[in-house]
Amino acid sequence: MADAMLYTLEGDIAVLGAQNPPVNALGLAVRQGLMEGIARAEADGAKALVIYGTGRTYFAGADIREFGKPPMDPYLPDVCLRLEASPLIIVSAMHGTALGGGLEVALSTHYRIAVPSARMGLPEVHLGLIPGAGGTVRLPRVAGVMAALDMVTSGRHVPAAEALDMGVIDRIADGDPREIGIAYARDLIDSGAAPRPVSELPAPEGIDFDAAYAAALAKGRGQLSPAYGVRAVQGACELPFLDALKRERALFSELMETDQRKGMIHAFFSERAVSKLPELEGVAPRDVQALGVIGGGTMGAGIATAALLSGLSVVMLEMSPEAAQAAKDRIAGNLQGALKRGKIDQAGFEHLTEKALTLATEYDALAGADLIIEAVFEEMAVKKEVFRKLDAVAKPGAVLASNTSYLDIDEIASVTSRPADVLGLHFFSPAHVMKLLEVVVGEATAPEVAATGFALGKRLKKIAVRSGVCDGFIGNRILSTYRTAADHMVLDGASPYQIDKVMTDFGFAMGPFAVADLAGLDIGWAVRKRKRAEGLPEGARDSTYVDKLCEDGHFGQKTGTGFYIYEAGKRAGVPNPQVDDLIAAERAEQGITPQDFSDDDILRRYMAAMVNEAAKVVGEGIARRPLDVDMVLLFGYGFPRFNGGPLKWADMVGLEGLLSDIKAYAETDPHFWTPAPLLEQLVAEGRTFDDLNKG
Ligand code: T1G
Repeated sequence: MADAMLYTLEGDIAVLGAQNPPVNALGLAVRQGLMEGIARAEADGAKALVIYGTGRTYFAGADIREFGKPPMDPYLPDVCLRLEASPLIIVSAMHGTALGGGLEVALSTHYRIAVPSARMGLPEVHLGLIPGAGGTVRLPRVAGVMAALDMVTSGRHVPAAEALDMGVIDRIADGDPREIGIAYARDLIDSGAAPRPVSELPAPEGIDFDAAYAAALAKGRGQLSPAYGVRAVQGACELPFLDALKRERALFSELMETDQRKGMIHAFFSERAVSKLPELEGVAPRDVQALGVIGGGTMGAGIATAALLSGLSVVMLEMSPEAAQAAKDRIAGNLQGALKRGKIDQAGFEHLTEKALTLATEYDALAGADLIIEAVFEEMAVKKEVFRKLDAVAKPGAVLASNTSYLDIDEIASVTSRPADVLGLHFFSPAHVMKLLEVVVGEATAPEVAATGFALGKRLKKIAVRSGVCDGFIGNRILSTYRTAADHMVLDGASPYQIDKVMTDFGFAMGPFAVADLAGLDIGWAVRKRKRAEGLPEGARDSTYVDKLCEDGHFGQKTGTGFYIYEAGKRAGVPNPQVDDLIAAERAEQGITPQDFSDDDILRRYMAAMVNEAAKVVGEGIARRPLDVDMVLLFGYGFPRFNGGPLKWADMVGLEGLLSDIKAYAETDPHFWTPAPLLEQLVAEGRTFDDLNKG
């Protein structure tokens, strides 16, 4: 028997323990071990068979690394049928996370017990798939159709207590999974229990599956897998058991071939790989227990909140007692959210706000901090002044970080006596919610200081991505380019509302103009004024129609009017008719004859701009790998996860076509559409961005 499943015999109870770290994925050897173990238990004359996982968890699902390769016999659905048909009493004893194929195996056994901390679920939708080994057919039979639809379409993890209430498991017992499994099997044998195949339970009553399908498709904003999950559960209710399994497998196989499955699995592995940089292999981070935060505005308060929730102490430095108190109020407001969601209890709330958080108005208060991050006004002179003071008071070895979203970290570091201790930690607002953290590594930043930035990111449960120093780092630099492409399309004839719709149909939660209204039109206005003051480069296009909105005090959601008009209490706005007139006037002023843009024209230009700038960012070494850019766009800018990220999407649509689009656009605007050298190189060599991820 493959040692992926450890077989032992305890009297008349056979025991199979999965030994496939780190998560006991149901790879080929495990499946073989299960088939051999069942046969051996039956041959040994056992009365019961207990299945559990050694190490940290029961089976956490099929082995995702096998996807896209030819499936290998024994197939998981057959293993499940073999378990279910056995004359032995088969018990699953679960701990950790019984997920996907893991829960499907458990549902194919006859009885299920779990430790209190166990969680179970069918997260296949997050991989662009649905359960493919009977999960959508067996789960409705034990938990009912609504609970099954919830688990299949949301992919959420269900705690053991809830699973017990739902009928997914039969017992909860504290202790070692192997022991509680054997004890339960003993009880079952002694009570004369018989095998209890879920397949023999009646199918539940159906519901209006067409409505559920439409709702899942709308909620997924174009993601297919939740909606396919609805159809598989419908099969469970309307078809005989084996036909329902066939229906599920057909839907699963269809999804396996989609780009959405490739995109979402790319995202799954990339979000784990992105913070593992070869250059930091073996580099020990400095220990961080005490954090200093300078500036208690929205960003500073958000950063302090995230740090407090992860167990760090925080000294919040503001310029006056009143400002410090206001910062504390913001932090307390953020923590109220965590209290309401049950992440902390009242005692925890009081500890964080009264003990772990200290307010200060003098820099000396930061002398004990291991890492200090400033989130003050985005002005170089102001930042330099802060770092001069920090250099004077921070203890030797303290890490000095800036939360700047685009200013030059090297220039900031140059005013200190310890540039090796300086880096950027660019959080995204709200900092205690958004998962993205750009770790901006300067010329002089020491490796262990960069490693400390990643360690802090992990501690705060962020997706940390390394960035080099340039205007806008990775995300904002790319955003600025595709945002400009959208502005150019508006000048040339497209409507901002058509562009927003094309991009929400592509899967973004909001289009670029709705996002501008949300962020505040005054931010873009300030950037345009800064760039005009610096002098626009030769060939750059400018436009002033949005400035006119700002000059009238229209900044978007915060003033109620921008590209859209927002009625009180409504998140979604309606197009502002004033905008079309402003655009028409601008076109006339610039002598532009508006042209029509099809939805496909808009999508290809928008994405070509995003991909081209991303290729420059990778080519210049600002981002280490294409997957780094994908993770920035996924976790900071709402790029639809089922497309994997802009560079994964580019690989799937084809780099050659994108490059020829860019060259065609460059004929009328060579300044904006300069093809990225890396894109040209990959096309010339017939390679993909993904080829660079494996480097
Ligand atoms: N297959 C292969 N590798 C996996 C894996 C899996 N299912 N799950 C995790 N890993 C790797 C992961 O890449 C990482 O590797 C290491 O294990 C630790 O993971 C037929 C078709 C279980 C909650 O979707 O949700 O069953 O980076 O860092 O934070 O119907 O991993 O160390 O090299 O995430 O403690 C369904 C996916 C599959 C579960 C643990 N199952 N995994 O989280 O550790 S499809 C899933 C997770 C399926 C059937 C269908 C989490 C976790 P490395 P980690 P963690």
